[in-house]
Amino acid sequence: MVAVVGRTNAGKSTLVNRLVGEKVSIVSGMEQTTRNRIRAILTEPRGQLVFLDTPGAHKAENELGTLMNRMARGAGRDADALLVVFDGAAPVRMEDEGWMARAAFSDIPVLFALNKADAPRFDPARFREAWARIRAEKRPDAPEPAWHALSAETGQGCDALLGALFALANPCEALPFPEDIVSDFPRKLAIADIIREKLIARLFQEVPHQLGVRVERIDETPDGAWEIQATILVNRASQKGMVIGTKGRTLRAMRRAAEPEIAEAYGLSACKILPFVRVEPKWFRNHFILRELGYKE
Ligand SMILES: Nc1nc2c(ncn2[C@@H]2O[C@H](COP(=O)(O)OP(=O)(O)OP(=O)(O)O)[C@@H](O)[C@H]2O)c(=O)[nH]1
Ligand SMILES: [Mg+2]
Repeated sequence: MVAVVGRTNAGKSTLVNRLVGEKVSIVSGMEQTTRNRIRAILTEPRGQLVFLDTPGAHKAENELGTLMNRMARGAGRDADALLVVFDGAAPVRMEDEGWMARAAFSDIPVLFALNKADAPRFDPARFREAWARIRAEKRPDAPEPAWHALSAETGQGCDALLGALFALANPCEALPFPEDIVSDFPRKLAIADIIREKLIARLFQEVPHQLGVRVERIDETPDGAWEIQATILVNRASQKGMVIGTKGRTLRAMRRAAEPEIAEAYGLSACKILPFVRVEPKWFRNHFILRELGYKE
């Protein structure tokens, strides 16, 4: 079990999808995309690796943010290895240093993934310097983590990382998960996330952060198609119009992107999303809703 941690936008979800070879976790250029802990399972002749994708650490602004940070911090608890992902093309941020400090005291093996090696500004030196400084400050005898420069986007360096992870894996009698599953994330939550991903890509400023998507029901038609009723929660009345778009364009674009992806993921003949946008002021402070969306146990 590998806990995948790091600051928001480092590319954790992109990397997890790349490592298991399928899209399990949604990705976007917006910060704080992932809001749950999502398990992604890789089964191959060498064995089984289970990755735990987590929300990126950030400065929390509300209850949702606090819950997300807690999920990230607790992720290492049941894991056998800690994979810290850094955006190697960006400057070292406070949250990166925070994970380095955590890594110095880790009692499980630590791997550092320097992601975005394909980007022109990729510069591993500043991360190595930051680590050397933090290690000297916090715990000079901390073991040196294995460093992996890689690109989750192109796949460069990812096989080497998998090799290192399999080399660390513990032998066990039986595989922890069935061979044919790639995630045990509940279906309704996974579909809600795909809808959210498509909306995030089409919305601006604070709107993506204040979106919540809840799949209410999935009806199967006799010909093997699904009808998905989804409620899209927004914080303010003005955001409702933006989510719908002029003459419903934004919702239509979301459906055009999400429906084929869901149909493909679940092997359906077709899929139809019936979206309903609802204004629910400060839903991200409402513990009942947070629980319904799977953000709170
Ligand atoms: N150039 C480049 N971009 C990448 C790479 N990996 C991820 N990205 C981009 O970085 C952005 C963030 O990726 P995510 O995978 O959503 O990042 P995350 O760490 O899961 O972010 P949170 O869920 O918010 O914590 C997206 O725009 C990705 O396309 C990479 O190897 N190279
Ligand atoms: Mg993510």
